[in-house]
Amino acid sequence: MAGQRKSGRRDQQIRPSCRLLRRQMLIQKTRRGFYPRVCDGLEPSRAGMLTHCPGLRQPVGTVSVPVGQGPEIVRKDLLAKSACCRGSGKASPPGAVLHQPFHAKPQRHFRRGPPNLQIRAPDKDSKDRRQDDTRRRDEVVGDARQEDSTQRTVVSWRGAVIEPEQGTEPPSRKAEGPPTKPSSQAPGIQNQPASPNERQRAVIDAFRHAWTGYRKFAWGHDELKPVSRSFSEWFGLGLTLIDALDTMWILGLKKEFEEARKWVSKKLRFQKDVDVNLFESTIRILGGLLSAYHLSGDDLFLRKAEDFGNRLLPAFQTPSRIPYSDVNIGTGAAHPPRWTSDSTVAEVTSIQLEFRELSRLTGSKKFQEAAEEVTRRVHSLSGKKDGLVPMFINTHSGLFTHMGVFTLGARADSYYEYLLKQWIQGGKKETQLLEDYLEAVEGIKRHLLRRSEPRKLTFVGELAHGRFSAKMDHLVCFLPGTLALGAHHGLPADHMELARALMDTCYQMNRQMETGLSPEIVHFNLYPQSDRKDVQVKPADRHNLLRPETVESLFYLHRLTGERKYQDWGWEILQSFNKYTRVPSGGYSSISNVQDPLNPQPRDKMESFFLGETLKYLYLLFSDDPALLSLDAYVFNTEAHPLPIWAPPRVG
Ligand code: DMJ
Repeated sequence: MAGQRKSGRRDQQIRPSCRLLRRQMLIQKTRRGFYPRVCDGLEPSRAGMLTHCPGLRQPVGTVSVPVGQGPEIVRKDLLAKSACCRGSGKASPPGAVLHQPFHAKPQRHFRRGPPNLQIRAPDKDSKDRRQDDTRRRDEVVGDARQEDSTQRTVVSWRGAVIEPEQGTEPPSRKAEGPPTKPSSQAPGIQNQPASPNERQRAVIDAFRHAWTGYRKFAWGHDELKPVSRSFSEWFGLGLTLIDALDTMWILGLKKEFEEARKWVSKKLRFQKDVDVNLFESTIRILGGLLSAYHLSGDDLFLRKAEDFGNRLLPAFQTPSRIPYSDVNIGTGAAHPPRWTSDSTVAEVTSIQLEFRELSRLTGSKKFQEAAEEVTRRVHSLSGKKDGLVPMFINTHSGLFTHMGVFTLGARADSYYEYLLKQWIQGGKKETQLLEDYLEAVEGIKRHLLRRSEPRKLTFVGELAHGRFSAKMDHLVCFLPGTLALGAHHGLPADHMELARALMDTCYQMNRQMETGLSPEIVHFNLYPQSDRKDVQVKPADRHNLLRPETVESLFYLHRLTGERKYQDWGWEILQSFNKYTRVPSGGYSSISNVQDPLNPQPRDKMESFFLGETLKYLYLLFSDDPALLSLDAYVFNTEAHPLPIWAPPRVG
């Protein structure tokens, strides 16, 4: 997920023809407080507001909605809002106090990946293995201490109860613990995964085709340019390769994984004078390395993750402790974008799953502390509207800026996703996260939901200074999956109903296009005219970047309902990717026009998330095995990298 749910980078995404316009935008913004709509055809970028061309930003306003309820306040209003509740937990009086417990010891109880993913790890050369073996030798599975029952939180939800997972222990924010030690299980001792079915084999074929292009023309570089058979650099860190590591593991592509692992071991160096975007590099590189570590048990990936995490930390050294958007991983110099001291709200609030996990694994609290301080500060800010957050936050003042504009799309999306997922990751104990998530879902329902005409598709629009816009980014299609995941973890059943309705809409965003692929942005028709379609597309928004959000949500909906139609919808989308985006010499390309099947206009770019997310979610969607990366044991970061839930349910 969601994350910036865009392919964000600043300058690289700006076509030469738009550079002048960008300068003009700067001037216009300064003079008029506007983000004008210009540069047709550019994709939204959370990394730089001025490249978010498809999104119309309204005049800056000063809407201020006080919230600021503390974590221990009884949220009777929220409790009353939910219509009903899944689960059959024991009754608890409505309005029970929501606590915010913290524990004093780092969690060292984690798993190495599910048995059905235990394929043989790559052979490491013996030198690497000796080095690995000298580090962190004695991680003990099952080390979690019994939790004192008085520390357990019970969240009451209209008569039902959401209990925290048993036997878990979030990492301490207070004590510096010893580093997590490696598993006693040798990474090479593993079983074969179950044989893939026909549709999964088609995904493997697609992955191999994409990988062939990357390997031939872009090996070790960030992204493949499949049409020109070359590559592009963003951070110069082998982004596609790292993003794809866990996908290869999950798909059982051992040879490819082994070769990539060797590149990580021999070539990946972070001592480089290069600026990276904190959010993008966290979700793709840190998340990718942590996942690869969990699935393979190979210490190399954890060492790299720790090194990289350390290099990101200077980004948090700001007057407000709201991090800068960029940091130089060689020099440690961190800075905001050139034109502003703002960061994007989704960016600063969608790095927590990864930083928290890094602390848990290393025993070093600094990663978690830095990231959670951001969560705490954002929690208590004014300027929200019923739990909905503005898109920008200032790194000096720590306050929201450009208030009054609310979206579930670019720049805000994964804020909501990470509220829920952190709550799940931590064993459903951090109730402040849950409160904020529930309040936001109510805010979405109240302010952003509408139904289109004539087919009455439920969609999530945007609000700018009280004015509703029927615009929905494809990025918002992470939401059905997130809502379904919450319902699975005990949140109200009406979240699942909304998830189903939005899933239908996201499918239609693909289905109603001539190529069967969704555009980047759609506008819904609100007027009952029989000659108009529900889904409308503006010329500037017709591109498709191989994004994952629809298939991501299809995965959750199928996994959690068992309904076959979701698999069939994903199958249609995979066939469309193959028909309109596959480049014969290797790789897949984003396209400029989803409405022209005769000339979809390849853009010559394969985003790393196509391998990291899109194909991974398709493969998981086509599986009928709920134990394959079980949603009770893993939580996927916004780049689809599975991280363990700290409190896996007890077996038996
Ligand atoms: C990915 O990097 C992540 O999913 C992020 O959350 C949003 N943008 C892309 C995919 O669309």
